[in-house]
Amino acid sequence: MPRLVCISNRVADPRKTAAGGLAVAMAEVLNDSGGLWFGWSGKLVDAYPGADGPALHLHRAGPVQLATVDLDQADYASYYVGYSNGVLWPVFHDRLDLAHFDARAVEGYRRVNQLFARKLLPLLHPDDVLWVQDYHLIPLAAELRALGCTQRIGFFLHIPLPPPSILAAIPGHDWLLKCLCQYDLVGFQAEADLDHFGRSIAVEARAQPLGEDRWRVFNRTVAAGAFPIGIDVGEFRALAEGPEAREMHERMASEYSRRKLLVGVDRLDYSKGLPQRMRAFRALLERYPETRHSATLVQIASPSREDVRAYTDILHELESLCGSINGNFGDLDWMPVRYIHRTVARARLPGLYRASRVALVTPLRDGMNLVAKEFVAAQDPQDPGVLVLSRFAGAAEQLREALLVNPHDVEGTASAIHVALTMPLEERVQRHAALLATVRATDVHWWCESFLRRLGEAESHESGTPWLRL
Ligand code: ADQ
Repeated sequence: MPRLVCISNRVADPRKTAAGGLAVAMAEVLNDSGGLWFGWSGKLVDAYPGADGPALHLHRAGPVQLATVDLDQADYASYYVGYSNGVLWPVFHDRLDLAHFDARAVEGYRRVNQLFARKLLPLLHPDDVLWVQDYHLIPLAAELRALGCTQRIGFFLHIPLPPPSILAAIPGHDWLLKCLCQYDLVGFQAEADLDHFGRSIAVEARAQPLGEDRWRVFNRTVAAGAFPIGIDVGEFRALAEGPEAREMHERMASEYSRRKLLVGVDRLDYSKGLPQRMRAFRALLERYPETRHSATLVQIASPSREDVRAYTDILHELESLCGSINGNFGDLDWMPVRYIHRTVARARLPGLYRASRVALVTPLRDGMNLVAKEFVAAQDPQDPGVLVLSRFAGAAEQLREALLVNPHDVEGTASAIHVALTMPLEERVQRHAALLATVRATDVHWWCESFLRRLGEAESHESGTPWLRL
């Protein structure tokens, strides 16, 4: 069995849990298979100790070998803040208006990818399988190949890929496409992203389709596919049975015994549609007066990327909306919105989900959205809550039995929330059973296995022969 080497921007101890879909998924995959996890330590230094950049830190975390490097302030500012989160994140979420194109940022992005390649290469074994994660590291395969790496390399994009007309707005987008094509397999969350990729390489690089989502392009063969990421359903349901989740459930159920609870759990990010969600909730209270006093929205928004300007803007907008809803509709014994700017311990989340009648998962754009799947997994199948889901989340391609909404349509979302709050038990049970079957069938193990199996079937970088079988 070849060793699995995962490379992502941040490395976390896989025995601990953190907010963020990627960290949770990687921890689950690597705890199962063992292997090596390489990336940034999360630490910043004023300057690198020598000409060859940062020192390499090696730690063992159970079955997983962790290899990390620190970044200096300049690299962090350009690679992480400037390009990854100042250009790629907004543009890939269709927010051209928030992108800051700056030539120095892309230089830093390339420099850190080169640095990662240089530090990683000596750690590799000849038959390793490399799996590179997410938009911070699009050029990593190209940089590794330039240093002579011949191992099979797959890439998974956790965020959406925009359509060709939006991608083309990025100066150097053709370079990004060329970099993507240096992987043996490029994985996307949704069929829509795969379609955007096929159309972009056709238009920009005259890729020749070989059938079955494979192309001849830039003098090599690249395969791509949609591999919707899932959660570890077994682990999540076990958490739901644990003391912390039970205690949370009991507390919420007794506190809100006279009311219906709606829940939102997100990183505080402009892609998550939080102001639009608040406006839809306000429209619900305005249009359906019976919901006043009977519905409470608990919105947990964990702090995220607070050094990026757009994030402080969204924080202020959200605080002001919550304040005005509570000011206008609240009473001495009822606050319509409880907004908590914090991360909730993972062990308690299932209890919160289970006590909620409705989950509002309404991003303006999202690669997948694991909160939607966690909510489904945490429900009592005999008396489940209802998922209100944005049609612009990757999860909407799979979770067809949710109430799908357009989060830009405030009135439409308000009326879907009303339908969710008043849905009869029988319909809730039916919808939930179908959703749970999908969430179970496409869990994180399925995601990992199907990606790695397909990577094994892709033509190898060197010989064009299949060599990895799982
Ligand atoms: P994220 O945008 O971080 O990830 P998401 O899929 O919503 O988002 O996953 C977040 C994870 O963090 C979930 O496990 C959730 O429980 C947890 N989390 C979020 N907010 C939390 C909070 N306030 N308190 C506690 N836990 C919290 C990116 C993409 C997504 C994609 C994932 C995985 O943007 O579209 O689904 O990667 O590929």
